[in-house]
Amino acid sequence: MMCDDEIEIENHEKYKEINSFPVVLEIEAHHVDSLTYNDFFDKFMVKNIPVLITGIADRWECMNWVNTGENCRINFEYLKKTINVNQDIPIANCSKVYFNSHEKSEMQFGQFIDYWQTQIQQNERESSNLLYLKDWHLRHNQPDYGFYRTPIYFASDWLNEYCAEKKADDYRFVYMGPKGTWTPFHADVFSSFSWSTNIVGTKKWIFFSPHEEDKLRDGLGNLPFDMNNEIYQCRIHERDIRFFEVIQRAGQTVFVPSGWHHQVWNLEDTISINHNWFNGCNIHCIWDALLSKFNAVLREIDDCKDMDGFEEHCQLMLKSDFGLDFRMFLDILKTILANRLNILQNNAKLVLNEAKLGREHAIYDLNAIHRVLTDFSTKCPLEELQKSSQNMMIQIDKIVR
Ligand SMILES: O=C(O)CCC(=O)C(=O)O
Ligand SMILES: [Fe+2]
Repeated sequence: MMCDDEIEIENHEKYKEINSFPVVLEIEAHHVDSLTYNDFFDKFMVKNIPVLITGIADRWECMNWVNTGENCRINFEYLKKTINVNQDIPIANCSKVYFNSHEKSEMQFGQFIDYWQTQIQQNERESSNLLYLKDWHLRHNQPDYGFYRTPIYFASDWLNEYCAEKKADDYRFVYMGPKGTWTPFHADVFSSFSWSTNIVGTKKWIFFSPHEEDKLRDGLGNLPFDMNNEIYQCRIHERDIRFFEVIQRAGQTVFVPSGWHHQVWNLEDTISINHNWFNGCNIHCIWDALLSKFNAVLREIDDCKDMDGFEEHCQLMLKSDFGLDFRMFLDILKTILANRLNILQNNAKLVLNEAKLGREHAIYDLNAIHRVLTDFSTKCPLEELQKSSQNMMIQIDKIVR
């Protein structure tokens, strides 16, 4: 495997404590040539601040999905040649709402391409049936097709490192959206980070820093579905709500921090690559989100608390509502810990997304795991997991404390 790059930070000592996230005044744009990994880590990832980065995708194979020259049209013939057209793909119908989400269905990739080409050929696009191919596991489905490389900034990815080891479904997606398709207002799964690189087309994003979205809630505590609705436009003015607008063009990458609510529109026919992920910089956000979901489950079934197996039942509900429970959360940390200990104790080399994990970074990771386990071990009601978390902290103490 080729491995020229290292992901390393200057000094782990600087990040011993979690500091509160700073207030953001504007969203910066940077070029990949003048933004090192350490800069991205220090200025954006640890501080949980969005950033727009250009120049990441210049040499990706998937740039062949676009005809260069006039209007940068999508090369449908190339797509059909390189991607299995018979595979089932997930579709959201942006013209239909179903339980606070767009109506979901499946079709074959080839059918979707036919639909898209027909839409483009029509003068007036049909807006009553706007289909968006999203959350498509193309990389997982066609592992031999190396159509992009995870950018170095996002290479420290505990979620997909864990999924790969457990051979579980990953969180690496392709989005193909005809002009007019959109994604409703949301924060990402598990309160994770996401990144999105446009291969072709333009997206408009609006971003709200964590908790700013609370000012948008209605009397029942519900959040908006579509920020284009006039009610919310008024609310933004009345309640003096701050938000940021970002236009993301072809070749540009957006870093979406943890807990930032956002809504996204495809202003043109757009293809993007998106990952969800977390690491030592936001693992405390994932834990906070998991704990708050757990407390919501406890409140919901409070009247059953004397029932046999109550605690396990809560975990089942957590897993089905949130996609993660305490056991899986600890298992992720255990996997990440073992891989870092192997570097620090055995001088092993760990390559993540074609980049070698540096020693300072590995120590940073251990400290982040320790911080979150300190809280986990006091709040987890399952004794077996409590013990396991305490043992993990002892292991970390031996190496870095
Ligand atoms: O591009 C989209 O439609 C949605 C992307 C998104 O929500 C994300 O990357 O977090
Ligand atoms: Fe998102």
